[in-house]
Amino acid sequence: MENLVSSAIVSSFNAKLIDNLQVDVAIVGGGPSALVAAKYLADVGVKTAIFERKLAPGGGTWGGGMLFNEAVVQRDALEILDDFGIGTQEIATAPGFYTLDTVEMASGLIFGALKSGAKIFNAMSVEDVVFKNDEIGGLVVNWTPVERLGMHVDPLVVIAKRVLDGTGHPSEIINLATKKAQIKLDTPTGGILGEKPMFAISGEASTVENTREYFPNLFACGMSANNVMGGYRMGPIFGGMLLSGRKAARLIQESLQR
Ligand code: 48F
Repeated sequence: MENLVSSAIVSSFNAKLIDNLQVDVAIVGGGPSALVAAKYLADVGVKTAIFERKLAPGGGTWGGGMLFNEAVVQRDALEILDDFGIGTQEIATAPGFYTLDTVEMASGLIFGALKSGAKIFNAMSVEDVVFKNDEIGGLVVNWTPVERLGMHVDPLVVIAKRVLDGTGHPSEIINLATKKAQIKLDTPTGGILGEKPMFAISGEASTVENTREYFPNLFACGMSANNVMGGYRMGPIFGGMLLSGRKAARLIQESLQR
């Protein structure tokens, strides 16, 4: 029995990893915007894999606002939550705004992305991009414990037609691509403008506006997009994140069809 369990896990994981060493879309980070993008891409048959540094995907959703595990969304985002089967409750004093349980949101987004056919590799950190012929062509990944312990272990490579930076506030992938590959981004300065302070309404709108391709094959969603284009932060209101993920999926799908 012991041998059966161990060998089944190893061979099943190996098959999953080998199958995802070459994908249509590699997404870095498993926060809310990335999970929504993954679901909608997988729904239309785009081969999609998420690489998430932490053991539990979900990014900043779990903790709600200051560990009160509730968040707020606006009406525009309800149809996305419906697609995932996540429930909400309208705020009596603020029509058009809804609260939701963030544990249900995080687990629902993860489950929905997986059930649509996206794959999630947790405890894997993306430490570099593949950069060939002046184009982004994939990711360089390693186990998070290897990264955390500073072990001198070479990574593996995932080839991807498109890369989506869903790493949240630090825009880790776009950041390292500008430094290591010295790419010029499609921004006013050619670099990362940097996130601005709290201004919820503006941040919500700009998160969606700023979701786009910043360099051939390299897209950003969620707070990463806002950081790249200098948008404001918004705190525990999540409609913009969900709408950003859906927009990222649409833009990437269109770009794959070109
Ligand atoms: O930050 P995060 O939740 O992404 P998001 O979709 O959502 C932002 C909101 O949670 C919140 C907010 C809304 O008001 O402002 O902050 O923009 O999740 C980002 C995920 O990316 C992972 C990280 O562990 C987190 O789960 N991540 C970051 N860098 C890497 C990474 C990396 N290099 N490799 C793998 N995963």
